[in-house]
Amino acid sequence: MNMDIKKYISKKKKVIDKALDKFLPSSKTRPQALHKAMRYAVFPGGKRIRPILTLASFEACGGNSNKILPVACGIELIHTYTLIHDDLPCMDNDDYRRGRLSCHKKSGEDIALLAGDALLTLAFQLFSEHGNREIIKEVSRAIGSQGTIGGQVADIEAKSEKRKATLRQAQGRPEQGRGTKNENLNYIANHKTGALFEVAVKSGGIFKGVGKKKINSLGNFGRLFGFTFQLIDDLMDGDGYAKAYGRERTRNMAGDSNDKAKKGLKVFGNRAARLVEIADLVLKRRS
Ligand code: GRG
Repeated sequence: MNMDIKKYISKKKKVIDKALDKFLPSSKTRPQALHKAMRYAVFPGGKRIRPILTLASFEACGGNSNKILPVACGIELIHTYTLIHDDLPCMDNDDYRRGRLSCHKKSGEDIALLAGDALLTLAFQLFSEHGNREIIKEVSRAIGSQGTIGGQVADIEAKSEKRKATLRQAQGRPEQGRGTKNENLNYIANHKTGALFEVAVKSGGIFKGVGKKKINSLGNFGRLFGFTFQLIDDLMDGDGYAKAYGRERTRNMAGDSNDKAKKGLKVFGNRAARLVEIADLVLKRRS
């Protein structure tokens, strides 16, 4: 239990990658193009922070088996689907992801779109085969029209408002319309980013079968963790909150949000040490 947090994360990442490899159809399975694209998006992957949080949350609740792995992998598959779709030309139109071609640049838009759909579907297959009804309910709520997808739509709308405002300014016409107000920034962060973090953490507790009070504490931690994560991400990219509030205030907000998140874990005692350490690591993140 005294293992360094970075070692803990790298160990969990390996375990998650092995499980993901097992759950994803091989690239030789028909239709090969689709399975290749799914695997291209999942491997080598990114930080795997969401499934690691699911594992750490399960441990905070007293869990200590690999039975939680399919649930954790399902969460990562959902994250991957959002990234594939977010990169598509009709969304952010990004040619690169994680330093290499984005999925649609590699496989074509049609296959990339379907690879995202298939990853999302596989996630729910894993939840139904290895998780439980409550996990399916919580995840579907978190990532639906009033969750991640809702946040993505608010983001799209905010960007379009911003474009219109810039055009109006260039034409010397007075400012009108909504623009990206701070409350809208919070809506976007809590839905687009926070909702999946919240359910990733909650799922560990739901799988272990702990009571409602503990599930709520985990959910609060996950939501605040997601907010801190977004603030730090914006500081690294110089946009979002960093642009709206300035770097110093954004950094302070991240510190406050992290303190609040950790306070809510007191009920788990020492078992929540990993969650606390991961939260502190995210706060310190510079790349
Ligand atoms: C429903 C299509 C759709 C999109 C949902 C999640 C999302 C919205 C879009 C992804 C783009 C983005 C910048 C979202 C903000 C959250 C965020 C910082 C995601 C990146 O997560 P990391 O840093 O990624 O955990 P890695 O590469 O480590 O997996």
